[in-house]
Amino acid sequence: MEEREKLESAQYAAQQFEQVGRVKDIRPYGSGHINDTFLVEGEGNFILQRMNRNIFSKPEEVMENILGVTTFLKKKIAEAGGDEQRETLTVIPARDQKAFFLDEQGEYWRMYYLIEDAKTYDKVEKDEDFYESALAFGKFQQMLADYPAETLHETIAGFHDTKARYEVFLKAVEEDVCGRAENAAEEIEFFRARKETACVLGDMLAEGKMPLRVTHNDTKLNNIMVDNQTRKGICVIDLDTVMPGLAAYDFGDAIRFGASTAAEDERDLSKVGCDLRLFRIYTEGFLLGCAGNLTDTEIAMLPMGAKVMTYENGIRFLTDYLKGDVYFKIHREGHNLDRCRTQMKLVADMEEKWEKMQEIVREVSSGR
Ligand code: ADP
Ligand code: GN1
Ligand code: MG
Repeated sequence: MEEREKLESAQYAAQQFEQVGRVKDIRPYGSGHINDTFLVEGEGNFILQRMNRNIFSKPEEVMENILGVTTFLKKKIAEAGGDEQRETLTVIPARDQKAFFLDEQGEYWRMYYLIEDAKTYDKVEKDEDFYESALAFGKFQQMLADYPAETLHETIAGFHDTKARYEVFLKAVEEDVCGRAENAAEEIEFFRARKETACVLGDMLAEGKMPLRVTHNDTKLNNIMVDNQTRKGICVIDLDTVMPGLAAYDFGDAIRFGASTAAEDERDLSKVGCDLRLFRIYTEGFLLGCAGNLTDTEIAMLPMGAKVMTYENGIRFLTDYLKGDVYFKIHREGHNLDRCRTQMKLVADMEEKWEKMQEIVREVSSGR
């Protein structure tokens, strides 16, 4: 759909939420890879999102999860004397009181309050911000420790089942629907040669060595709002994938993105590496946020979480490149291949720094 058309349908959708009042301005917003996000100025400021229907086959279930989780969090935030409208998302009901508006084209739209005086970062600008984001993501997991996990829908099947994702990747190579495999031979070989990385966490989970928790599963730095004044990680957003998962997923995905020395789509690979200083900072914040509730095995597997999540994103970007860019939004030709290459560089760098990463986690967790 053309951008102009999309904006028109967003404008129409925005008017289906009574609380928004008269729409004075509406424009595309943010840099997420999945949903179409708009900033709406009405009687106050709002975030409108067209949910990605390709990815979320049951948007109603996604919204049920989000309503459940945010209602649960609001209660806890209020009990702790916090601001429940700023410290978690608020779903604004549509005119029919549903948690979304379904338009005639079958698109699902949802509305949240804009979290004011705060912003998301695509890159770590200040160490303290990264620390605060770690603290907030750790706390998020702890606040949801007693959430009834069995009530959560699996919004994306096997989201962090890296082994299954590896199989999907192999199939995409075999089918090669766009004839791109030849152009990605080195990349394909890189992930094939590291197949064992795809299996580690899943195997441990199956063997009952680590507990399933309610996790966020998409802990990119730009999924946390940082308060402009206090610089605290004020609100965890992008709750589409809150599901049972491992602590290592949340830790790992945040490292892959935030502790990288370059952007996820950097083309100059000499700039890409895992910054151990940032790795330590995040470990400190995350462990403190988890307030001593992780088991020894969970702590020991945090570096593995970083490597596996990076590997997993690498094969996801590569699979999407091979399939013709059908999942992640791209903004240039070869964008997914560029993203895949940064993940490869990061995995290789983590392999080199492996001992050091483990040592840092040991030091931080033992309070040294
Ligand atoms: P995606 O799934 O596409 O990543 P997100 O839910 O992460 O979508 O939203 C994209 C961006 O929009 C975020 O990175 C953030 O900058 C902004 N955003 C989303 N929700 C809010 C909100 N309630 N208040 C302020 N900004 C928001
Ligand atoms: C997507 O939605 P966003 O942009 O925060 C993706 C993550 C990937 C990430 C890679 C639902 O995150 O899993 O790690 O891109 N989200 C979904 O940047 O697939
Ligand atoms: Mg996001």
